[in-house]
Order: sequence, then C-alpha cells, then structure tokens
Amino acid sequence: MKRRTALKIFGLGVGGALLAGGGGLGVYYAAARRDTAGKIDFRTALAIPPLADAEVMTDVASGAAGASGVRRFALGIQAGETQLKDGAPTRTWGINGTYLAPTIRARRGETVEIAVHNGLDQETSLHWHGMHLPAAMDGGPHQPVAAGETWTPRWTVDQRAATLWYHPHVHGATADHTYRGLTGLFIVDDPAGDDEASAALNLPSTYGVDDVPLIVQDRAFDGDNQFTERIPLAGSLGVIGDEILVNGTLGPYFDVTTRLVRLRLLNGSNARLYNFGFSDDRSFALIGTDGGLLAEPWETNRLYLSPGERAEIVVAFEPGETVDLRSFPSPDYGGASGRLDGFADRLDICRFRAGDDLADTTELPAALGEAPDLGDADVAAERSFVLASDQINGLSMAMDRIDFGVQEGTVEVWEVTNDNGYIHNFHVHDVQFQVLTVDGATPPPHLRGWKDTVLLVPGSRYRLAMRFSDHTDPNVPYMYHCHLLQHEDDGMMGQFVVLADGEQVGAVGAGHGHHS
Ligand SMILES: [Cu+2]
Repeated sequence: MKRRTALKIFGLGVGGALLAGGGGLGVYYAAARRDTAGKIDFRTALAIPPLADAEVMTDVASGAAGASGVRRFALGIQAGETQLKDGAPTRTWGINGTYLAPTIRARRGETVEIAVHNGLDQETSLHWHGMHLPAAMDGGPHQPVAAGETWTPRWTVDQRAATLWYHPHVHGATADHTYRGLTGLFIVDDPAGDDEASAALNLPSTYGVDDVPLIVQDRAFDGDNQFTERIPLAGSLGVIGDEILVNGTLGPYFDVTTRLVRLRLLNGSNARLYNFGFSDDRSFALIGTDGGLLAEPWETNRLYLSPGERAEIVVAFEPGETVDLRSFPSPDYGGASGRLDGFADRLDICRFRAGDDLADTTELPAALGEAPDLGDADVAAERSFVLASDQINGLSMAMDRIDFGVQEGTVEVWEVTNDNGYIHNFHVHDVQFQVLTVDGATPPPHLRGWKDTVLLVPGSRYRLAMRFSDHTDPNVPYMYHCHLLQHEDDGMMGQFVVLADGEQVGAVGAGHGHHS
C-alpha cells in the first residue's frame, strides 16, 4: 500500500469500526487528538545514557592519531526485554544494554575505532548521523553487519563540537530497527585546551547534571506492553505513538541542581514531530543546532523538531520550582490526516524539579560560535530535489544506482522542495549544510546554524549550501533522504559519491541489504 494515502487502516479493530459505520471511525478520529497535559504521573527518575567506555590504543601502524592514540569503543547490539511499564516487560533491542545505547564522546582531532558487534539474528547497521567521515565508514545501507559479525569502522573526527547520534540504516528496515530501540548519542567535543572554541565558553557542561541528553521518542504499546507499529488509524508519516519515552523512561522527572541547565534534545521518533516548550510558557535559549553552536543564542518559547533533528537549549530555573517540558500542537499543519499524524496533540514529556539551592557557576554568553559562512562561497554546482510520492525527483531509492557525483573541495547549492502536501524532511550524509534561504528569504533563527536535517514545509523552497571535503570514493555512496523513517524505507532516498579531480562516478552493487 502506498504510504501517501490520507488514511491508512490496519487490522481487525478498525474493521470492526468500519462495520459499525461512520460513527465507529469517528471514535478513532476523535481519539486521535491526544492531550496529556497535566495527566502524566512523573514518578520515575530520568535515565541518563551511560558514557561509552573507550580503550586508548597506541596506533603505531598508521600513526593517524599521533600522540593521542586511537579511542576504541565496543558496541554490542542485542535483543532483550526492558521493564518500561508496570506489568509485562517489553521486547526491545539495545546496544550494551536492552534499550537505547551508551553516549559516545570524542574530541575533534581524535581517531575513533568502533567495534560494532551484531548480536541479533538478522543483519542491521549503525550509521553515525551528522558525522563527516569516509563513506565506507558511514554505516549506511552498503555497510550492513551480518548476524554474529563485527564491523569496525575507523575515522578521525574533524568537525565542530555538536550533538550527533547513531541508529540503524539498513534499507527497508531502518524504521523497524530504530523503533525497537537502537538509538544513541555521539557528542563531538572541541579539542581540550582550545581556547578559541566552545570548551572555553562557560556553558553548562557536566554530563547528566547540567548538560542533559533528552532522547525523545513516541511509542505505541499493545495490550501486552509490546511495541506495536500497527496502530488502528494512521496518517501519512508512519507510526505515531501515544506515549512518550525520554532516554527510555516513561513519565520521567529530572532533579535540577543548577540555575542553568543545557538540554541536548534529539527527536528520536520515527515519524512524530515535536513543538517543544514549557508548561508555563517560559522562554529558553536555543544555543546549538544539528552541527554545533549558533553564532548567538536565540530566545524563544517554542522549538519545532522533526525526526532526526537535534537542538541544544539552555533553560534557567528558580529554586524550588517545578515545570514540565511539553510538546504543543503544531500551528501550521493540519487537516484530517494532520490530526492523525499528531499535529493537534499536546503531550507532557519530562518534569523538572528544581532544588532549593541551585548552583550558579555557568553562564549563557552573548556570543557562542561562528555563523555558517557559505553564503558568499563560489558555487560549483546547483541541483534541485523534489520530494513527492515516496520518491525524490521521480525516482525511488535503488541500491545499485548512484544518482550523481560531487567534486571534492567544492561548494554546491541544493534546492529542495516538498511537492507533496505531506510533511517530509531532508537529511544529507557526510556534511553539515547552511540553509541559505527559505522561499527566497533569510531563514528563521533556528535554521541559521549548521544543519544536517531540515524540515520541509509543504510548498516551501529551501536552498542549502554545503562544502564537500575529503573522503573521495567513486564507488561508495553517501545517502540523502527523508528522515521520516517509513518514507525512507519506502524509497524516498538517493545516493551520491564524492569524487577526486578527474574521477568518474563508479559502480555500486545492489547489496544484500533488503530484508524479506
Ligand atoms: Cu517524508
């Protein structure tokens, strides 16, 4: 069935509703607007993903990392059960645990090596979302890890401090594998002692204390506490769940001990968008987007994130207060299917309980990073991408088709439009891009920093500038795609290669990434 149909109907439950006539469907439709504001029992302490242990190896052979050595991480993908709710445990997947994954941290300039062991009974992959790295290390559809095998990518981190993440990317099964729980953060830090960089800013930066990751995911549970992707009445985006997990915790609270707290938000949902704000409508400062810090903080009381996007915000708390992070109804998208896609929902996400004495040692500087600077660059090529009907430019993803090659060392401008009437977004591997314009105008403040994923409002035109540096390979492609995972799996994805001078686009196999 095509996914762009307005109403997608699954299962016996809706069959019964249909037999009962329009009134039965109407019950589902009415229930499709969820409002949990003030109704969540925040009784479980927010889980903080552990930091991944690294073994530092002296790398004599390649000399790649010089004196700093190579940081080697070990990630074990496994199936298991997780006690997410009262009653039966939920069958989940996780990495070094049964749900979600440890947070990897590495500094710019360090060489990392990550041993990814697949302990599942089927192939999967891990993709380093937002990372600038060789295509063969990217963990996309062409780097599947077979059941029982270990894949060990290695690269030198070379990009700004940023909140990146990792998740499976096997073609046709990315949505399912991610939904089961394979999601972790990858935080890039600036080099130690680099006083030009973010490390010198006095931002909140104590992990889990005043620098807190929030992996926000919606999930639908069946009557037996199991994740289900077969919800009764679905819209156009894929599975929309009615319960919110943060770092794998349902109904989480976080005890605030400092006046300022940095939250690293990841929309880790397959399909749901979040219009973040607080229950008292307080303002907060957006300090960073997908690719790192903004030039300056932006004060707002709402922040819209589509699947795969990240944001770093700084929130100020008063002693003794309680306030909830909430997702508010989305202003712009609606209609009948918009409601089924969750755009009318109001959902409580996480409670913040401030202590009576708050440490006050950090600050929010007026100047943070450097604004993207590609607006004046010489542009080597312009390309256009139209997303509609599970396709990009009228083509579905094919593993053995490389759509185009770009020249290493050049800047390109990609014009991206959503010509569909349904929500999509656009993610490009290997690079962070600058949004030059939206419908010809200067982008809003939350799109003025480095991005790797951008929401595509239907009918709007986004001009994205990106520089392709390093890592040429005519035969191993990077992906560009919609990050609503069902759309991606259904074929809304393409492939490009980065070419050295004089190189031609090569060939890539059809792969064995298709699941049955
Ligand atoms: Cu899409």
